[in-house]
Amino acid sequence: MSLINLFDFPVLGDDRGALVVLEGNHNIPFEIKRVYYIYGTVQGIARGFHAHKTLKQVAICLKGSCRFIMDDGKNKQEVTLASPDKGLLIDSMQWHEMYDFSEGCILMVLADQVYDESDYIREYSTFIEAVNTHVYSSAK
Ligand code: T46
Repeated sequence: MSLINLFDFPVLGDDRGALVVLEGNHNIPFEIKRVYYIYGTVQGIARGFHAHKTLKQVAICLKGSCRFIMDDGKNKQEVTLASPDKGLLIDSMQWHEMYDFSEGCILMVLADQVYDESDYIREYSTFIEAVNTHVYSSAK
């Protein structure tokens, strides 16, 4: 099973430039409750290092590039996001790490729930235990 689920968003382009439309329950597979973005990342830093118990998200690199490690507790896969017309599904119970942010990278994330720190699993050993005991539904 691939841990890398990428969406290709249609680009509505003309001689003025490009336009990408993101619609909840359409080309984004959930109702969008929250949007946040990461920018100004410091060279060499990595972020993430957690999984979400129930949250589903789609990450889109609007500018520059960054890499993701996706991990379901059994397998790990890596992917580069480098295009504003591609979205990466970050499903619930997928441990994820982001690194190799290019200078000027802007990473936007759409989420199906408002912020809730109790939805995070920030200890890798706790994540593995939850995977093995099926406490939360695993990524589909
Ligand atoms: C994720 C990856 C892709 C809030 O107060 N509200 C929010 O909506 C978010 C997203 C974060 N925060 C606070 C929590 C921390 O004190 O902002 C601080 C930085 O968050 P964090 O260290 O979790 O950032 P990342 O880049 O490691 O992870 C973020 C998201 O938090 C996370 O859900 O999946 O991006």
